[in-house]
Amino acid sequence: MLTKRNFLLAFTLILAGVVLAVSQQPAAGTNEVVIQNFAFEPATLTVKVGAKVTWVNRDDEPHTATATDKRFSSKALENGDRFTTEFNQPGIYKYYCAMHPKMTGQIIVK
Ligand SMILES: [Cu+2]
Repeated sequence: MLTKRNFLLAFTLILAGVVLAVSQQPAAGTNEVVIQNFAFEPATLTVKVGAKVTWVNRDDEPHTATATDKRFSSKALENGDRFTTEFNQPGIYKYYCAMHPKMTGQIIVK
């Protein structure tokens, strides 16, 4: 039988779980592009000057994040691999996947 005390205990545990889940979200200012289903998500990401952007591959196929002007390029990212680069100049940085050039995205740095 669910006593008032047990109910309070259960409620507290659920609350603790929610707090834990929220605290494990990426911190504000984390700029992440997920590569999934042969697409960059979000395809357009706007960040501040000096921000770091991390790509993470969630596909089973390898992908890259390669700047159209070649100013940055990841290696072939396997599932779970990450690539981080920093953007210190304002501008629009278009990029694509070197293995699947129809996959495109852009980072807007303001
Ligand atoms: Cu690709």
